[in-house]
Amino acid sequence: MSNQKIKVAVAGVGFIGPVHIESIRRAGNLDVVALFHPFESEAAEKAAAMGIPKYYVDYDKMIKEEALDCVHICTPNNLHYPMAKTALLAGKHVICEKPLATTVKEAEELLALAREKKLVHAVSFNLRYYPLVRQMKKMRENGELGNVYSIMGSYLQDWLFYATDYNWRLEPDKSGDSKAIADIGSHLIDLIEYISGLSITEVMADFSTVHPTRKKPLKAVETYSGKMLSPEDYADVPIKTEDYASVLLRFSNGSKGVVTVSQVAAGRKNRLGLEIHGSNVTMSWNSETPNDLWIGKRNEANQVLMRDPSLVDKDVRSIIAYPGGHNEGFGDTSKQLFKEIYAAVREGKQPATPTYPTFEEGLRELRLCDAIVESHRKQGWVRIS
Ligand code: SOE
Repeated sequence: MSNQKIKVAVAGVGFIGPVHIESIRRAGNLDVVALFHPFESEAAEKAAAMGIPKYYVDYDKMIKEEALDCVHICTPNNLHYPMAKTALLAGKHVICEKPLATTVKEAEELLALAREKKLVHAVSFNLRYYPLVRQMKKMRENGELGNVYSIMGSYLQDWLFYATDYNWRLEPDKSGDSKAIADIGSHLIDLIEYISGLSITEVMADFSTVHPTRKKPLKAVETYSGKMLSPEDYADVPIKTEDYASVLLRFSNGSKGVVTVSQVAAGRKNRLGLEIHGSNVTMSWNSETPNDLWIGKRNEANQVLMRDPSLVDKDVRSIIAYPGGHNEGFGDTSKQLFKEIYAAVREGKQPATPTYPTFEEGLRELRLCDAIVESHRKQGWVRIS
């Protein structure tokens, strides 16, 4: 493909769709030509607000009518599989939000189809694109970390803190069998394997549903809406999925780890924290202060590495746009991810060794998520197949 603008559509414009649209526009020579949203008046409103020339309330029609190169899938989880499949069958490259699907079988089918069609396939594990996350990976690869002794991670949020907080993620028919693990645990577990280079071999999980009954608004409410509703606006509904989960991990090198995820941790807005203890140093980082990396030492003063192109590993520089002191954050992660994916889209095919997360990693996360859910159900260790 020459230097002409790549034509993109975004399906789903709730919380994360607009993040994609903004990041696509910041990533380069790309044109968002259409969006899909199931409700006419909101679709029109959102298209006008974001300056997108066309909107569709029928996804299949959009795929048929528009001369698209690539589709971003940002809808509720249960729609990822049918929408990705339709796009691949129509010869479009696909960037899908996590989780890739709601079952392992669906994810396997999508991976096989994308390979058969020789199309670019990616899953939006955007948190890999915080520069200091990549720096941690580099420090493990170049030996600065040493052997991994143990890993401790958490992903905490509070947007589902009250029993009156509600979202489609609480409904298994839209979200799948898991809520907190599928929604945010997937990012954390992906980062752990990505940074450490280790595979999780066994898991042991314990979940709790802090609000076994929630008040479901009679009208749709978007992720992070923070809207205060009154009693006549809800119906009581039973909740089957987890608000909180802790999981013990065993890794391929014999080391151990533990992760906790919660969406009911007051004051934690969106905090992924990760600490990796190595035989040389400890590395500790969290997404609420993403431009600092704490490096812990036994016999010297601890250090804080600031995200600055001159201070990080040379391979990390490509995902830093501004010098230290000019903070970069959440939106920048997707921009950097899309730059790498669209370099492949411009070539028209998936590279032999993609630098970005693909449907393969999407499938891996579903396998891990399944094992975690099974472990909680049987209250015992589960080996990853
Ligand atoms: C909601 O918990 C959510 O939007 C997740 O779905 C995203 O993956 C995470 O990046 C932010 O929070």
